[in-house]
Order: sequence, then structure tokens, then C-alpha cells
Amino acid sequence: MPLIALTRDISPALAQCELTHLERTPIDLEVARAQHDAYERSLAAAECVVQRLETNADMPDSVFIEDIAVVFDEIAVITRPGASSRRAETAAVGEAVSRHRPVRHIEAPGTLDGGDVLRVGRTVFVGCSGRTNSAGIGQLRCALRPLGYDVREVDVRGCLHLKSAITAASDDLLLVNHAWIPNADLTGFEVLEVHPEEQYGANLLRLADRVIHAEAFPRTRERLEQCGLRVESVDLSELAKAEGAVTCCSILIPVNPGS
Ligand code: CIR
Repeated sequence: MPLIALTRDISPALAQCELTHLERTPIDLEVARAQHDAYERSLAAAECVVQRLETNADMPDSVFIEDIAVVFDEIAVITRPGASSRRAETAAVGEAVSRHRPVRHIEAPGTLDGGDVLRVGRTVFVGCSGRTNSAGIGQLRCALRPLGYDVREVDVRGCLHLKSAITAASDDLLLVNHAWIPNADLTGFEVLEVHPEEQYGANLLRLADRVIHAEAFPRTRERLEQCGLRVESVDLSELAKAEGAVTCCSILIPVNPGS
């Protein structure tokens, strides 16, 4: 099935990005852009059709497009990001996504970041985090329940988003850093733990025949390969200084799902 990967330019104002768990350190924009280009090439090599949206200096975090919309087979949900500095990002992303799915919107007082939503088959894990609140989770649940999704709320501690702590390598296998989601109900899934010295290593981007994972976590990569997965490593070290990881930089949109 063709897969569109929506990405977004790195803002010239990236240095003013939101930071929650990291100290601000200088980011080399040229290196960040080169790494982002390479990330897009990895997507294209996996048969994704990459479509990059423009940005401007009013949206420092625009490259982290995942937070702005969550795409399901039936609908897309345009978020209301927990950081008010990011709310201007929704207009262009909403417009692009609406070409492929009917859209719903998270409304105030709800907040939801796409980085807090992990869909695995018909299960949707939603993180209650510093960015996503109960009202936002309630609105998502109302949109998804009639479609038959099992929405499971997960308490997120010590990291920015749910997907910093857990992602899915397949419909059965979750890559997890339990320390950040100690009470998560993962019933029905196999669980692979990140290497203990790679606490940020749980974020991978799942594609049809491979997963994309950050080069910074080689020992977790070994564990993934031992499970028989094909792993493509990318270097996103500059965007990691802005608290970004591999899932954050794209929104995957299957074209003609179910056909
Ligand atoms: C932020 O704090 O919003 C950005 N600096 C990083 C967002 C990363 N997004 C993600 O993990 N989904």
C-alpha cells in the first residue's frame, strides 16, 4: 500500500525550540538540515512518498510534525498541542492531512500532542503527559470508540511524550523503557526492553519492511536485530538537542487503507 510521509522544514528559529528535560545547547542548523535530509532519504528508500511542508521563523518546533496530527485508517485528528508556542503549526498540517482523511479537531480545554499517541493494530495507547491532558484524551477516545479502537491511557513520567518511552516494532512487539511508563497496561503484547544504558532508545519508526532507529542507541539496535527486525539507523543528533527523535519528524499516511 502506498505510504505518504509528511515532513516539515526545520525552522530558522529552531534554537528557540521548546525544551523540557534537556539543557539548551547550541544546535548547528546546517548539520540539522543535512541529518533531516538523510532521514527523508531513508523514508524514500523504504518506498515512502515524502512530502515536505514549508515553515517559518514563528514555528521553532515545526520539524516535529508528528505532534500536530494523528492519522488513523478512518479519520485524522488535528491536535491542540500542549505547548501554546506550537499551536500555529496546525493550520498547514491540518490542510495537508485533510486531503487524505476526514478530520476531527481537539478543542480547548483539551490538549494532545501526537507524540503521546501510539496505535498498534486496533489498540491506541495515549500518554497522559506534560503535553496531553485528560480532556484531550477524552476527546480522542470519543472520536475513536465508535470506530472500534481500544484506547488505553498511560501515565507518562520523566520524559516528554509516550513515544519517548514506547513504540511498536510490529503488531505484537513493543519496544519499551518501563522506567517512564511504570503502570502501563501492555497486556496482549510482547515487550522488548531498551538497553539499560540507552534510556532514550525506545523510539523507532515502523515501516512496512524495516524500522528506522537512532544511531545513538546501538545496543538497543542489537536487541531489535536479535528479534529478526531489519533496522536502518539514522543520525539525528542535532534534533535530539531539541528533544526530537525519529517518530517526531514525520506523519505516515497510508493511501487507500483497507482497499
Ligand atoms: C517540543 O518540546 O515540543 C519539541 N522541542 C520536541 C518535540 C518532539 N516531539 C515528539 O517527541 N513527538
